[in-house]
Order: sequence, then structure tokens, then C-alpha cells
Amino acid sequence: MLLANWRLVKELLETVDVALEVVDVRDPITTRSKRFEKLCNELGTKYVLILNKSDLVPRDVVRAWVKYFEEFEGMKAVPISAQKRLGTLKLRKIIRKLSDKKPLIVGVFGVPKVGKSTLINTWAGRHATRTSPYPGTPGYTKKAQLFNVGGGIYLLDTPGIIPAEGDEAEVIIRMNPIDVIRNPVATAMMLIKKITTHNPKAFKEAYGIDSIDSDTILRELAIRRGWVYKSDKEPVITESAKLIIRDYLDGKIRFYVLPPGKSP
Ligand SMILES: Nc1nc2c(ncn2[C@@H]2O[C@H](COP(=O)(O)OP(=O)(O)OP(=O)(O)O)[C@@H](O)[C@H]2O)c(=O)[nH]1
Ligand SMILES: [Mg+2]
Repeated sequence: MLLANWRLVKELLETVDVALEVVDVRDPITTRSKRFEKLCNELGTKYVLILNKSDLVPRDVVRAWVKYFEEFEGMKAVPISAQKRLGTLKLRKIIRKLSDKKPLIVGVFGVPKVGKSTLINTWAGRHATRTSPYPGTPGYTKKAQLFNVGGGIYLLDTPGIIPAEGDEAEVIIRMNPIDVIRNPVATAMMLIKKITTHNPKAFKEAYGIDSIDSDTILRELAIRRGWVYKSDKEPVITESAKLIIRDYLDGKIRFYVLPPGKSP
């Protein structure tokens, strides 16, 4: 259902003056697209990496990621919170430094669900584009749209046409609506393992379930929500699995990854 289409990405890149790659700062390595970065390089497109959702991660960790990308990858990284409207003024200045052309077409790219439309809303006004938390629901960006954000800058919102490249769970949850994920339990289990590796207390904080075992977490959550089969009172873990996927995408489960070499 998603247009994961590199030809389209390339066509769009050829129409923009500056490309922003939005990633989720909770896990920038998994939510970036090296293939996209390479393509920008090949086409000679001006490029800025945007570390979004910085409201969900401690400040020193955000700073460490900025440093990591600048020092080890030679990339300018700009932390923002599109939702809390933080960092966008600075971003505007950085974009203007790259080019004083008017109009300036700035493409907003990124794998699904990183906050591209939210960023555009922050600039172009609340009702400019609708956002949706989950793939395949209303508001989900379907085609590229252009928005005047003032000062001669036009932002091009693109749908999640960059295929997710990260781990298996990320690819599944970003590329599919939750209700069509074929095996939500297996997917949630992968997700739980990843989350608890980085934050062993994540499920205690989110749901009061003091465990890192995925089976226990899924069963306990279903029981607490009253999701049990009438016949034998067994917990309906497909429902708790879907809730965990949804809450993860919503940022309700506290989790972030540290840059390589940084210890907590
Ligand atoms: N906490 C937090 N959540 C955010 C931020 N930016 C976006 N989100 C949330 O992330 C989810 C996805 O945001 P969208 O703006 O729809 O993402 P998108 O990249 O446009 O998604 P597609 O168009 O489907 O590829 C929504 O639930 C947003 O509310 C942010 O800065 N902080
Ligand atoms: Mg969008």
C-alpha cells in the first residue's frame, strides 16, 4: 500500500533546492536511510539531517547524537521537536545559509512516521497538512504537497516513500497499517526486546508491568485491560501486541538509543 519508490524519490530530489532528511532521534541510525543520503550526494543536492522528536530524549543524549553525526559522519545535524515547535527558527536560518534563492524549494524526506508532516505544520500553520500516527490511517500523506512557509521558502511534504531500512520490527511497523501486520505478536516481541535492551524499566513506566520478558508483558497487559477470551479466560495477546506497537509509534513507551561509544 505504500509507495516505496526510489524513482519517485529521485524525481522529487531533482525538483528541490535543499533536502531535509528527518529521522527519529530516539533511534537515528535505524530511522535514517543511507541510500537516500547517497542519492543526495550523487545528485549534488544540498542536504541537512533533522533529528526530530527531541522532546522524547534527554538533552545530553540529543547533543551526543549531534556530535556523533558531525564528528564521525561529517553531517550537519539539527535537533528539533516538530511537535513542541523547538528548533525550527534555527533550522530556518541554517536553510537560508545554504541558499538565498527565492523561491527556495525545500524537500522534507524520511522514512514513514518520523514527523515530516508535523514539521511542516509547525511552519505552515496548524491546518496545513494533516498528520496521522499510524500508517494507513486518514491524514497519512499520500502524495507530495508544497507549502508556503513564508520568506520565500516552500516546503515539499513527501509521503513515506523512503523505504525503512532499519531492523525487521521497524520495517514492519513503519511500512504497514497496524491492522494488516500479519503477525503482530511476533513483531511486538521483537520490539519489546529492542526496547527493554535500551530501557529495562520501559514497561514498568508505561504500564506498571515490572518485567522484561515479552511473553509476560503481552499476557499481563492483556489481562489488565480485560482482553481475555470468554471461553477459557486466556489473554488475547494479539490486542496487547497491537497496543504496544501503537504506543511505541506514539512515543508513549520511553526508549532511546545512545550513540556508539557513549555510555549511560
Ligand atoms: N513526541 C513527538 N512526536 C512527534 C514529533 N513529530 C511528530 N510526532 C508524532 O509522530 C507521528 C508521525 O508524525 P507525522 O508527521 O504524521 O509523520 P510523517 O513522517 O509525516 O509520516 P508519513 O507521512 O506517514 O510518512 C505522529 O503521531 C506525530 O504526532 C515530535 O517532535 N515529538
Ligand atoms: Mg506525512
